[in-house]
Amino acid sequence: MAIERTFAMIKPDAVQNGLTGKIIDMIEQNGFTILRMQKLKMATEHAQSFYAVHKQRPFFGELVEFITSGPVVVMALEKENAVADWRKLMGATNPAEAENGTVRKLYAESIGKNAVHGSDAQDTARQELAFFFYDL
Ligand code: FUP
Repeated sequence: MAIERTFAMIKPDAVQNGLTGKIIDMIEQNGFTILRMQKLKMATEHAQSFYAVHKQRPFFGELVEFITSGPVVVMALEKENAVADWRKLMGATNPAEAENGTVRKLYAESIGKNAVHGSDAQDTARQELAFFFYDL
């Protein structure tokens, strides 16, 4: 399998709940190399642009409000099959449907406040990485 990069974010709920270290530990224990990492607070326009694909969805306003409500931690991850493997480790969007041992099963509060984000494909990974890391 090819070495890939993916984009990961620890969302405001998890940062606020003091889970940053635990989630980073899960990422490293599962074989990902953290290439870049930064803690920042997204501006509203930045969040609207990041989530532009969801613009027409009924939860768009709430999503932007939530993601800008506090600091997030953004990361560039690398390993074989990184995109799919990070999605697997995150668990289902709705924590009620997430498998045991996944980040969302352990730490997500709800379908909106769901602790982490991960790119869903290699092309979105490239876009999302470039969005936050000028040299990737
Ligand atoms: P995921 O890729 O697993 O983060 O899920 P989606 O791309 O489907 O959704 C992106 C974000 O929109 C989720 F992380 C949370 C939010 N969302 C809601 O708030 N309500 C919904 O019904 C679906 C998604």
